[in-house]
Amino acid sequence: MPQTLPEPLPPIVLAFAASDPTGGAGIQADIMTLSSMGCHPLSVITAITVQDTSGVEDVLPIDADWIADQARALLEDIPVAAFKLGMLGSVEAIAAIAEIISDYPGIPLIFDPVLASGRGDQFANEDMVDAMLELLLPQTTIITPNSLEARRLALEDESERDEPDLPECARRLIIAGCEFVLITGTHENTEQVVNTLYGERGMVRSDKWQRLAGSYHGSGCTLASAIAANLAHGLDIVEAVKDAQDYTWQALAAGFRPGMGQYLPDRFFWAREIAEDQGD
Ligand code: PXL
Repeated sequence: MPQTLPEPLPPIVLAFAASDPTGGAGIQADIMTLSSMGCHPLSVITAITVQDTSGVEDVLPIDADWIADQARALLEDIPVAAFKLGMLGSVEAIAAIAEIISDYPGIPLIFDPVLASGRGDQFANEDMVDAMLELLLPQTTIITPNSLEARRLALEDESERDEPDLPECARRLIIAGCEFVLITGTHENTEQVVNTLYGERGMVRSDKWQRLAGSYHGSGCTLASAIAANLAHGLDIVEAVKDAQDYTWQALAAGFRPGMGQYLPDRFFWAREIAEDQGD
């Protein structure tokens, strides 16, 4: 028999996220982004949604024991280079996931705190927000809230009169235990989209991006997964964040509108460019 050499493994990323049947956001977005960026995605489904490109109709959280069993089976078999968290579905799921990842303290954790869809569908109640802050933030390498999520996570109590500004939100999230905070600015009333990375000593870098005209579904999942892919490839956090934004902007710029609602990113824009160059 001819001898075959063992194949080197691609970096493997374990994503915990909910199914979005449109393929715009959720675990489908994670799988496409991680694959497009040369990683192998492992996927643990945390919830099932009913939605189209115009909105979410229903969410079915998966039982926390089922989430834990999916993850434990994978982790006992396959070496993982990064964890990525998206929509988690319930307090029980957050607690189960927090316990599992606490067994792997050396593996980077990229946490996209999905509190609502870009269109405003609510995905997390106050108990879930509290569980995220208490159980997940202390284990997080980088959290990637949009500005609305950052304000909601950082609000100390409902009675706080003035909303904290974004640098203050980042400071509070770092005090809660994560290493880096990337706040995205799509929802802010600015001409360009400003995304800012904060660390323990304040702002690390800020990037401005041309605001695209359409309304997009799944940009946050794409960005967080792209950061996870880059960290799994061994990039440092600053390079990972910079390159992931560039990748996400290109995926959005190449986006398409398959239905009557939002545009979806094309996470394989480069494959389409190659096919066009070859005259396919
Ligand atoms: O974009 C955040 C998000 C994450 N996960 C799922 C979603 C959405 C937004 O709609 O449906 C499953």
